[in-house]
Amino acid sequence: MKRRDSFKKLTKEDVDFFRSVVSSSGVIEDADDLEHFNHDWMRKYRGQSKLVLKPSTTEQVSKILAYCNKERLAVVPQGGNTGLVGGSVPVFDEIIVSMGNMNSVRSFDEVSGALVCDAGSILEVLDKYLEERGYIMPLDLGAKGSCHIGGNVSTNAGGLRLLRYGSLHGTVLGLEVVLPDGTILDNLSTLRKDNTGFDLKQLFIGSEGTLGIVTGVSILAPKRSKAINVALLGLDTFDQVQAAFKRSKEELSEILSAFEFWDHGAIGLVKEHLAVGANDPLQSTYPFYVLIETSGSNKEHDDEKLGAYLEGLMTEGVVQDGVVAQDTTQIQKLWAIREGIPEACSKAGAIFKYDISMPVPVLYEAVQDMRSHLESLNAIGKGKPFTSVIGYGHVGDGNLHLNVAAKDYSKEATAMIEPYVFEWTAKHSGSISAEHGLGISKNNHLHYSKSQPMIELMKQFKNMIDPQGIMNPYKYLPNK
Ligand code: FAD
Ligand code: 2HG
Ligand code: ZN
Repeated sequence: MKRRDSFKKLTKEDVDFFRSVVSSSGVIEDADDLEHFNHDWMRKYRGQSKLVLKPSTTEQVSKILAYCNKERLAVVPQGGNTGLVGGSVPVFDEIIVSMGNMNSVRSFDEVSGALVCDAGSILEVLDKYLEERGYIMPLDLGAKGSCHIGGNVSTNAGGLRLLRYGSLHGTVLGLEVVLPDGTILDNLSTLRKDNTGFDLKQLFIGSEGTLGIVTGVSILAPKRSKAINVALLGLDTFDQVQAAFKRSKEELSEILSAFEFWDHGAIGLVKEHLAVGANDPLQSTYPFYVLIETSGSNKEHDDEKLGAYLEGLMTEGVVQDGVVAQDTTQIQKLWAIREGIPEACSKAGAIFKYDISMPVPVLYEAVQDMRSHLESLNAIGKGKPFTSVIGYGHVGDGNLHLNVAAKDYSKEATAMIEPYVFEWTAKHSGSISAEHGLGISKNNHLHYSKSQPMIELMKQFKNMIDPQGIMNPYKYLPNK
């Protein structure tokens, strides 16, 4: 790919202007300090930005974008930089606008649960704030200690409890967004119902920084459940995982808050690379693991329901082994195994990540077929390009995380997996990105999930809102 000639190269005068807006403390130019912002979490993507700006107010963001638009300087909005599709780092020398200094809670309504905060607020910090008030963030993910709510909104992050609280398209009540020309779009509504005109915020949820910078978020927080239970199960087949899921919807119904699974390969990597591998309380290893969480308001009632559900599964041989956490520490220990899988994978080498959704019955076939495909190419095993193919994810959402560990991120290795994996997904009526987004890793494959007229309309929206194309260029929409 070539740097777009229409973008201006940064000058000293530009930096002087930005310094006048955000002061010297909000300008990073030092090569060592820039490094952290230029590469992504996986260390797969690396840009060469010479400038990071850290605004503290929406007005500063507005001045920055208005100037960049006028001068044709390309911009990458960056939150916690935990994205997994290369969207948060520059491709060339784009200016990085890092949102970490905008991290205050603006208001919280203890009656409705509407939280209004700056976009740079860290998800876990917001959740702690709400915990003290008896509420919970409606989303949770392994990256909670670093990711920002603005990044979550911009990627439409799913996470571990989507099955209970739904997607951000439902829980976000309003947004404050700075458009590429500097216009501040103030729609920080806290209303649950508002049918006046197009619901513009929806366009920005999941638009990955290509239409503007989200500076404020209004989100509906549910009440925090008083009774939480977590069980870890060992199972022999994916059919049993499905049977356990089906029954959980029937028998745990309104108290079910998470249904996660992982396979033998995933637990193997956690045990090999992370201390939390020792948290596995099961007697033996199993082909499949399920983590079930219930969240309700009456511990006795929930215990009884979960007990009866687990007993039924055991008696009928649907699960081979199971443990219920006895206290908060054990609950955290079981979750740590699940949340540790991405980090364990990252220690296993270069990881090709596919985040696909599809009907649950074919979910694990994606892993088996990928293994067979690589075996047929004689490419998997010790000394070969790939070392393992593992599967895990959010069964409740029909969302598989297919991770293929390789020696390196070479073009040859990529060509052995792609477009095979995208063709497989399209053939099974799935989506090539369930929750991580498109960034620069999936943008050119969008046609596997969206029709040409839909892609054309997306391009028209982009051109209308960002006619100079300065916002997060080269990503999201197909380059060809
Ligand atoms: P960044 O990575 O900084 O940015 C992501 C994208 O959003 C980029 O395109 C960026 O330009 C844009 N962006 C960021 N902030 C703004 C803003 N204020 N305005 C406009 N655009 C912006 N994702 C899931 O969906 N579910 C999971 O369960 C999950 N678990 C994860 C676990 C781990 C260990 C890791 C490393 C990642 C995980 N992710 C998951 C992916 C990632 O955490 C999410 O995509 C997250 O929402 C990104 O937030 P961020 O603040 O780090 O954004
Ligand atoms: C998760 O569910 C995240 O843990 C990350 O979405 C998945 O790293 C991955 O492939
Ligand atoms: Zn996930």
